[in-house]
Amino acid sequence: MTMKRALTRITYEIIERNYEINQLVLVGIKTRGIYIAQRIAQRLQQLENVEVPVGALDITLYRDDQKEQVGKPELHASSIPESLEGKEVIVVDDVLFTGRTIRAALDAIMDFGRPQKVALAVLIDRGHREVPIRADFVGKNIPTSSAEEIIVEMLEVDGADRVFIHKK
Ligand code: 3GP
Ligand code: 5GP
Ligand code: MG
Repeated sequence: MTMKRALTRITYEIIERNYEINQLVLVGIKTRGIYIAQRIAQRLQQLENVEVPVGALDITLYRDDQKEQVGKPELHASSIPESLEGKEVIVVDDVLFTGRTIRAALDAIMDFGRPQKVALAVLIDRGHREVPIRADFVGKNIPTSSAEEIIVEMLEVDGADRVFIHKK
């Protein structure tokens, strides 16, 4: 898989899904989900000439398997609208695993108003779901064992784009 090609394909799939493009908001899940969301937004700009806002969500304090719930996550990005009321939201993450992060992300998103709809885009689906969550847009399915993890490196933070399987 080349990451570039996967993200371009996801972008075309989003376009084909007939979103109300002016209502579209991408919400990236820290850290690499945010970069992926920004790259999809760049492609939407190039292909459709629209500026889609990208928000950021830090979900680490929100997962239901965390021992101590310290607080609520914040949507922090200057480009996110004040409210997600009526918006068509696409949540973006690098790896989908148990689905708990996304379940928590949905909780957080609903705190920002009632979106018209919410979809999920992930670069990698590695399987092992523990809650009934699935992605609407998937870069690549990479079945893993629980002794493996997917390493996702991105130009913005790692100096290069790379995806590989690491045996723990
Ligand atoms: P990210 O910032 O790219 O999302 O969860 C913190 C970081 O650790 C994440 O980086 C994630 O990609 C990485 N990570 C690697 N393996 C795992 C895993 O099995 N579970 C979780 N929660 N994070 C993992
Ligand atoms: P979930 O909540 O679905 O179990 O896990 C999803 C979150 O954990 C994602 O935000 C992702 O960053 C991280 N994650 C889980 N497994 C992996 C993995 O194998 N590789 C990477 N890079 N991240 C993972
Ligand atoms: Mg992630």
